[in-house]
Amino acid sequence: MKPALDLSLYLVLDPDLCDGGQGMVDTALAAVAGGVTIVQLRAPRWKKRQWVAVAMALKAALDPHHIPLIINDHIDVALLVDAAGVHVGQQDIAPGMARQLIGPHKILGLSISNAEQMAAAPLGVVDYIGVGPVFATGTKLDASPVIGLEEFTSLMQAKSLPAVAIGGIGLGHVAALLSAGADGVAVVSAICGQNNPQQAAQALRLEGAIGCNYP
Ligand code: TZP
Repeated sequence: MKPALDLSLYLVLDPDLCDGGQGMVDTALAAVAGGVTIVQLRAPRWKKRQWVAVAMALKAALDPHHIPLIINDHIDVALLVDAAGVHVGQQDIAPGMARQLIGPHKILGLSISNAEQMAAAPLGVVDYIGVGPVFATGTKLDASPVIGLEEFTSLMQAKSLPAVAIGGIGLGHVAALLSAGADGVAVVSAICGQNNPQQAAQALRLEGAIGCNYP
């Protein structure tokens, strides 16, 4: 059976910001204690052997908390460690082929950054879309142009799949993004780059729950 999908607070782990493999496991566990609902492993420059080792460690750490582990791009790693799902970008393997490889029971996410890509996201194949970068980000150097809150809001009005906002998101953005129609927010540096990832996650959750907007 496909794991339940709760996109409310989606942590994308980055090895540079989390201090390597063990740092990623520690960050993920702290962030889960703070309310993160789903975790993605993303390491564009890693060799496959490192991917497998850290994916296995993360899966073992997250399973007892029933938090799904999503693997960015590397379907072989996802299958090997029996991750909950895979996330692909526009330049990665096409969603239909990814679905063929992972079968019906794993979560499939797709990155989109404009209305054309959103319209092309195949329903019944993709489980959720990651929409961004909504704001400027220093984490993904090859990110598409910034969407901005206004365009993000019109994308959310037209969406037919669960959607998580990504890119430059921190405290002060969450309430507006959820009001715009996002099903959750995905962050890297707002949790990975923080001294206390648990408190950072808690603060983001709190903002989503009570709808406050920081100046
Ligand atoms: N995809 C679009 S923006 C981005 C990714 C992986 C990076 C987001 O990082 P941050 O630190 O939350 O801005």
